[in-house]
Amino acid sequence: MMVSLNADIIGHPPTIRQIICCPLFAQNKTTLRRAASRVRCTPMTTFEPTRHPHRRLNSLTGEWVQVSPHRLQRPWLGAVETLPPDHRPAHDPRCYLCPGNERAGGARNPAYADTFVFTNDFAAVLPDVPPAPDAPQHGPEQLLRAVAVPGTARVLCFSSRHDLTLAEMDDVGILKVVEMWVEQTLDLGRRYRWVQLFENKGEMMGSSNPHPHGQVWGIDALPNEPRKEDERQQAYWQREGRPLLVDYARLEAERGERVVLENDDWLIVVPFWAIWPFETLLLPRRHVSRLPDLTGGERRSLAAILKRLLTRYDNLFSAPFPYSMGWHGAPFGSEPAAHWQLHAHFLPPLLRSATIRKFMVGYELLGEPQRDLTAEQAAERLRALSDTHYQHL
Ligand code: H2U
Ligand code: ZN
Repeated sequence: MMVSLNADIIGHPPTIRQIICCPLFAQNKTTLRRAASRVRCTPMTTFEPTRHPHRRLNSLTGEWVQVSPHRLQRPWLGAVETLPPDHRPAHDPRCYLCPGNERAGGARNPAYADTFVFTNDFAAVLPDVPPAPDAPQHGPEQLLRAVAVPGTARVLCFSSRHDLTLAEMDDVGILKVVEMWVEQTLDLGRRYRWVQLFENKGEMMGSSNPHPHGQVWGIDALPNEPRKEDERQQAYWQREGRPLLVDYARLEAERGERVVLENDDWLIVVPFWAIWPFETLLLPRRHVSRLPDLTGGERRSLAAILKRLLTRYDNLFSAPFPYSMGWHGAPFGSEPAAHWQLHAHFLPPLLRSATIRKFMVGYELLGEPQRDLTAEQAAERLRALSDTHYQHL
């Protein structure tokens, strides 16, 4: 009874909640039922994004997200667990990414000191693929279209230390990772239309090994996410004459309510249209199309702000924070790039604790993504955290 009444009245004046909490009324269920039905009939007159269900447009992709802030007050009976401490050695003889060790494919890693790159021994894309026959334009056979896509995939070791994560590395170490991202973008951009740098961190995100590492794929196609972003940025550029994400960063910096961190060159926000509870978007303040266009100063300030963001992520639930992150910059080749603004997405699955994740199921898979916590509330939580890692407090 309490639960369903609660679900109906949230988003309405506290007086009704007070009625429910009052022991006198708890004894008088008829009065309670009458009060709740009065509330149900009260029209929601003024729209308030912190109280009323709504949809937000992701201006970068053209897709919508359902926001249901009133659900935050629903009862939660699930467990809230913490993780046992994770003590890893600085070098693990069984790790296929540690310096000097043998990999699954039989190759041996060099005794590298900082970063190390190798072609994935089990790459999902390959450079030499024969062209697939064209599907006809008409008739049912057009429904079975496939194209061959040449590409390559590499594994990027962020550090020789098995026991660190990007969050625990210092600014100098993170800067070396930034330089590695830049070099990989330059190298693969010479051969492939799209360069996708990413990191899957934590078992929850399917990472196969705790050794700090990411990946880069170069492929001769524009994948779905960057294709949507390309179209939206192009349309905005044509309409407004300015890059969409440069305008967006300025607007967010002015508003402040979704800003998590900022420095002279960078801004980190929980985007207005975020899907994951603590999703963030990292944006340069200046118009920059790709990672290699960053100045030396911008690379250093990037390393510094990354350190702060990842520290706060770990501090949120006092545990290593899982996520998928990745960079989007202008595609390579002959296409125009001026409408593109470089940016990085951080997509973490956690919702309530180190073990409670948000699931993308039911409505999310079949309708559209949905969230309860608003982007503004998430930003506020991340803003309130310390820049000192919880393990050093
Ligand atoms: P994750 O980022 O999902 O953990 O992937 C690591 C990659 O490392 C994975 O794609 C590759 C796997 O194919 N790998 C090697 O290339 N060599 C190995 O010896 C083991 C894993
Ligand atoms: Zn290792």
